[in-house]
Amino acid sequence: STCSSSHRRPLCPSVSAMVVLGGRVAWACSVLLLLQLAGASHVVYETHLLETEAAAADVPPSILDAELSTGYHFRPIKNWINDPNAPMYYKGWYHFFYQYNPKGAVWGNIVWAHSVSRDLINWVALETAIQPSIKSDKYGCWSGSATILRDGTPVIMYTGIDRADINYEVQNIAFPKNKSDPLLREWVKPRSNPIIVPEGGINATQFRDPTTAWYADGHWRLLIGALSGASRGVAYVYRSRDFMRWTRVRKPLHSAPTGMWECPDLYPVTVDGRQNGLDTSVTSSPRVKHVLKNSLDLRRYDYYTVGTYNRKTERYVPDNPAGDEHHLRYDYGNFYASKTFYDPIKRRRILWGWANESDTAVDDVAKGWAGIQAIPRKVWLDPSGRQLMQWPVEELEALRAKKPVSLKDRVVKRGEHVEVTGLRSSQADVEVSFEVPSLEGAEALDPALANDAQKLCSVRGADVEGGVGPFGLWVLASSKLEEKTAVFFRVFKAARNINSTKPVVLMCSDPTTSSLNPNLYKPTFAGFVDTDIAKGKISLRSLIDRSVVESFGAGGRTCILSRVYPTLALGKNAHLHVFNNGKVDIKVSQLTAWEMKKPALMNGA
Ligand code: DQQ
Repeated sequence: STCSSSHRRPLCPSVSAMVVLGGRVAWACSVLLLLQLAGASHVVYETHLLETEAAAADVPPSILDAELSTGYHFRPIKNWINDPNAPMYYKGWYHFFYQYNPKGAVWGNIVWAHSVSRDLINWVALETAIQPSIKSDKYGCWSGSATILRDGTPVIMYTGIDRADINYEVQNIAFPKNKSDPLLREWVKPRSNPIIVPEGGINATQFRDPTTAWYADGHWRLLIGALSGASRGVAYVYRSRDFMRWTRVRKPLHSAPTGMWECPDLYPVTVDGRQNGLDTSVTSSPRVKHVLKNSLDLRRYDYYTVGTYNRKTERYVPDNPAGDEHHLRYDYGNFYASKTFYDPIKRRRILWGWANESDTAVDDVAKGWAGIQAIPRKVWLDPSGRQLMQWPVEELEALRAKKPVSLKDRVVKRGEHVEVTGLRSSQADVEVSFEVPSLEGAEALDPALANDAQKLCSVRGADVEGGVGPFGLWVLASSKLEEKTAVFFRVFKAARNINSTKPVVLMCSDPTTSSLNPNLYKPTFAGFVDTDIAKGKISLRSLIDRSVVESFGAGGRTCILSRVYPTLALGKNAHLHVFNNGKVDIKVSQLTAWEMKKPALMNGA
């Protein structure tokens, strides 16, 4: 009676993998793909049917346990949330908008909810900022972005759905009713809406999510994500002198054969390795590169490349010619439809991303809420220029309990695990530095898996003994370890088919034993870590928050967010361990674990 929405877990691995799948899976995936091509990727659940199912079904009591509702990750009191929208700083306040269903815990009836904060950690929910009220957004107010104009006025551009039968997408603009209100409580939509419509052969059902605009040479520019033909993801550039009349640049900024590009984002980063961010209008120079991010609707992950943006030709060229296929991701876990903004106060660029649930839609209806936002992360370009670095905003540290628990210079032998006691670790921030004395015993890397971290992790999981690693943390573990989520590293000897003699480091988040509840989506998530482990050191930070484990490997080179729903390892029954399932001993040179307080204000939740 229900249909899987593409707002949920990625059901279909990839278009190419789909072809080799047999039977019903391939059939179901083809239907989903066709739905997407037909412009119906936003499938609406029949809430009343789900409610009936939820009432009848065996929703495990643990799913309804308040101990699974996140403590310090952004969320409203109830209902469905998805994409972050229009984050900005204005007159002393951080503003955050997000896609929200005021009527239930599944996607649908989308409006822009609005919260404000002084510190990115404590949030106050305000009235809905943007909801259907004009012809060109009557059937939905979808994602968009804010731009601060040159006179300091903030404007919002967003996608409106203007037909009942199909998701016909147009772009609208909204202005604050009262610019002197730092909380920007009311937004008005000028009569001239919609201000951008799909024309010139654009697929009107795959044309959405305007970016923050940037300014140079008398013109504003912004991007709109689109699908061209059957499978080309595209970012179109629109230009305007007055922010009201927009013209499309004939050639797109960039495109790739990856399926629809949702929520594109383009922004400058400095190449000097400093962590400061740049305003979106800073243009390319020898000292400035650009990052282009796209959210791939088919995979439901956020991919980015680092490259050069040329404002004369309005084209973007990734540094790595294979970049669009290379698949660098912000996060190798559950993290989608992200958006960055420039914080002029602390001169940093901040990344917001949505983390969906991975229980069932029936569970979500029963628990009455679905979706959180990842902790906002500072992003900057690694000195190598090859990738971004990410780190939770420093404000988060204010939630750390005064007295952390720590371990120092503790050797963890082959097959050993060490429990970290003295804190309630279901809501915690854990930082560990590992020392790997020798790489001699590292296992060989199967060349067939050398480019597929996720597959590698699924066959060489946390419980499969290795040479150097797997070592890392067991978080949200039950007392007898029937439940545990493993976040770990595993080191391989360089594969013969890759042009490097550097050992290969894999980071994994393995939730396969995270819960005794059988009806959960529990994918192993993994990414490679571009670090020089030959120096013998690697670090891990995990933000544990009841049903989320958000981890940062090697100082933020590789990040993985997993949603987990333990049935036993809840609240005070959750345990934390360091484990080593490798043959080689490793050393925890330092571990610090803080219990995390709940922010005083979390939208009333
Ligand atoms: N979600 C929005 C769209 C966007 C998608 C609708 C990404 O604007 O493309 O809720 O999750």
